[in-house]
Amino acid sequence: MDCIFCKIVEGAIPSKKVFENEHVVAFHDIQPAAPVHILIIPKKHISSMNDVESEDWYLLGEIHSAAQQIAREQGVAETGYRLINNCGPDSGQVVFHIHYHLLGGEKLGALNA
Ligand code: IU
Repeated sequence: MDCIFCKIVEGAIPSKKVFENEHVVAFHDIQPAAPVHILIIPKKHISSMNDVESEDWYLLGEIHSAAQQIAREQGVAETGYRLINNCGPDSGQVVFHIHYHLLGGEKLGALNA
C-alpha cells in the first residue's frame, strides 16, 4: 500500500519520533502549525475516522493515552494544547492514514481557522 505514514511506521521514511509503543507512533509534523506540532497515529493502517471498525476503537484510546504523555513531555500539559483529527475533504485531510494533531506551545487561534 502506498501510504506515507505506513512508511514512517516501518522506518522506510525518516521522521522525528517522540513516542512509540506496540500500537502507536508519534512524530513531529514536517510543517509545524504551532511551536509544538506532533502527529499521533496508529501503526495499523486506517484511512480516516470514517473507517474505524469496532475492533479498532481501543486504538483511539491508545492515541489519547499517548497524547497525554507527549503533552507532558513537550511541556504543554499545563499551558494547554489541542488534539485534532481531520476527516474528509471539508476538514482538509490530506493524508489518508488516520492521525491526530497535537498542537500547543502558544495561544491557539479560533477552532475553525
Ligand atoms: P491532515 O490532517 O491530513 O491535513 O494533516 C496531514 C499532516 O501531515 C500535515 O500537517 C503535514 O504537514 C503532515 N505531514 C508530515 O508530517 N509528513 C509527511 O511526510 C507528510 C505530511 I506527506
